[in-house]
Amino acid sequence: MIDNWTIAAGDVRVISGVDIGVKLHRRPPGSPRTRHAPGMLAGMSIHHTRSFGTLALAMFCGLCETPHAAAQPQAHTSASAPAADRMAWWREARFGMFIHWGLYAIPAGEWNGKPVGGIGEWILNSAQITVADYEPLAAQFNPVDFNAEQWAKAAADAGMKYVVITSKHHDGFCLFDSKHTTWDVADATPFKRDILKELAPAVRAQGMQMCWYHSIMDWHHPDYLPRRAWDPRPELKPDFERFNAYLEAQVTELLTNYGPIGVMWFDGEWENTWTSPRGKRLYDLCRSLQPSVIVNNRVGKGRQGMQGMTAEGDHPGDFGTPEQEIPSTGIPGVDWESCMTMNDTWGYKKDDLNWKSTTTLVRNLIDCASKGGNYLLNVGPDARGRIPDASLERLREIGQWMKVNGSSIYGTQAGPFRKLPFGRATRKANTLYIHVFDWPQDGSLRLPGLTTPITGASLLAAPGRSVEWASDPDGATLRVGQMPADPHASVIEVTLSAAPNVIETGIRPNASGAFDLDAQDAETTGSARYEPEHDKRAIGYWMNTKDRVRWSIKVAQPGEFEVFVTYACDPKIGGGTFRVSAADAAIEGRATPTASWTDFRRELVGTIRLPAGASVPLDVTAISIPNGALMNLRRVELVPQK
Ligand code: FHN
Repeated sequence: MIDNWTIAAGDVRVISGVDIGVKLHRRPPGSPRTRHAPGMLAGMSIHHTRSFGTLALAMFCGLCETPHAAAQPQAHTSASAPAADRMAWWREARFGMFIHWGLYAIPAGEWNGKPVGGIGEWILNSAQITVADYEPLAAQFNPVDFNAEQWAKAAADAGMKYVVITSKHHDGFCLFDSKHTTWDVADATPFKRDILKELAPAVRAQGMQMCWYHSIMDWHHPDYLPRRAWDPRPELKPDFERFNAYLEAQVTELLTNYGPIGVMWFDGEWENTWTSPRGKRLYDLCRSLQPSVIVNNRVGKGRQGMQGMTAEGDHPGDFGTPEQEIPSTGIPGVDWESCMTMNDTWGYKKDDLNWKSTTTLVRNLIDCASKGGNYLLNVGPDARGRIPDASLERLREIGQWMKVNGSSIYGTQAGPFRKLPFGRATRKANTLYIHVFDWPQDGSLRLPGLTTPITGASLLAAPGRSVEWASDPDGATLRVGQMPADPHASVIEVTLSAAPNVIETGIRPNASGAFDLDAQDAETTGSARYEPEHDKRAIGYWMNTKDRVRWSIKVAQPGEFEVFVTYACDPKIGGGTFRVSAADAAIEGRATPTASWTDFRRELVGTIRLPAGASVPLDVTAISIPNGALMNLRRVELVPQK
């Protein structure tokens, strides 16, 4: 049994010297199946296998998306660091719009009259819908309110500098007129218009870069593997090589027919049919088609889960892609972008009203920039092509903040301070932008360890409102008094006599002389890292005895301190022994099971003698990790013995 594909006579053509492609037309869903269209030829695809220089001739007689081998890409280049000039606009931009839009906006989180959990664009998977039952959505897709200029203006007015839209998500449906399938907006819907063809010029007219999200995983394509368990589609004879050629052919369309593209944002790379060699080839293809295009790290297999950074090794991709989270610290020399939703879903769900506040969204943007990263903020338009009002409202309010404070975001690098309890800092050459989330009751803001002389300070929103400052051996203090604070974040521009230099002054004790060392203030090495999720807020992934967790503390009064740890420990894979050391003193402790990785307990480890010192490293290291992971460490307290 073959799938509903036909080959019309005359669809066979030579793609390149070594490739013969066959144009296959998808029989519109619901029309009669034909076994062989008149004049149909056996599809013949010759793949030039680069590594051996041999021609493997694969004859197939089947119906599938057009088996095109894309243009032969240049030699694999991702080992070369992304050229600074190629990334320059992206590093300057710091802020972009993500758009998840497709057929899934029609059900909008409901199927057969019942609400479906999970993110909206995953409804085929979440409701275990078969392709045959999903395809009729295409005939309903008629977004009569879609207006590319309005979308582009909303993004630009919010202060965004690039737009990334789903050219194809995991359901395989294309928002562009592809010559390689009829499962696209032009052939399968009453709307027919090429969404990307309309959006690209509108985005560029607003001075922004047009970028494509493209899913590697494709639940619809007859050649994609693995199948969804509830929809094995045994009548098809899948061929992943053919799918890979289809994928490359569409990427070629996206980078050939729509003008200069800023970023290829791949996704859906995690299934085992997608391999590192394919990813490297796809990266090279993109760069060979548009040498200046930037490609994210989900093109290959290097992305490490939702934290999104690229693993050690030769993995393609120009930037890391944390998702729904922001790294706890900046990573010098590493480009990354956190993508996040405004509510809880990427694709539209009519019942998802869990909107983040504008303050949260502005502070997320600041947090990313303060760590040297970008913020890609998502909107999910509805089936009529409307961006939800709640999203538009937040975009407007963000734009108002950016109009006044955008210079503290655009073109900045990570701030020099490891942590500022009242907010964040970004840097641009010899200027610091101090973002104040919580206006200080005592009217002063501490810039710990700053040794570079300050030459000026004023409120960015009111340049005439100068700010006094005082410097000392341990840093500087801004005397801001009581000023009209911006509800989202107030920014103080601080000019310096040279590039900022910040010494490690160590975490100071609190008024009672105790040290309260929070996991997010620690420096970690190895696999151990801070997990920001609300129910964790702890250092996890502690799987290696070489991993080290360090706080630098400023010990004014030497003496004996009781050491308490607050940790969680999964009863099955957690547990072990650890060492707390400072200067030449050390004590050992044992992590014993709690109910789960998020069930925290505070325990006394013992007492330790601390010498006086401006910056004493306090280290926690694992001695034994017998079951896989040591513990999730949320806090270490040092309480002076009376
Ligand atoms: O599965 C997708 C999901 O639908 C969404 O597109 C996000 C956004 O980056 N990426 C994947 C989940 O990691």
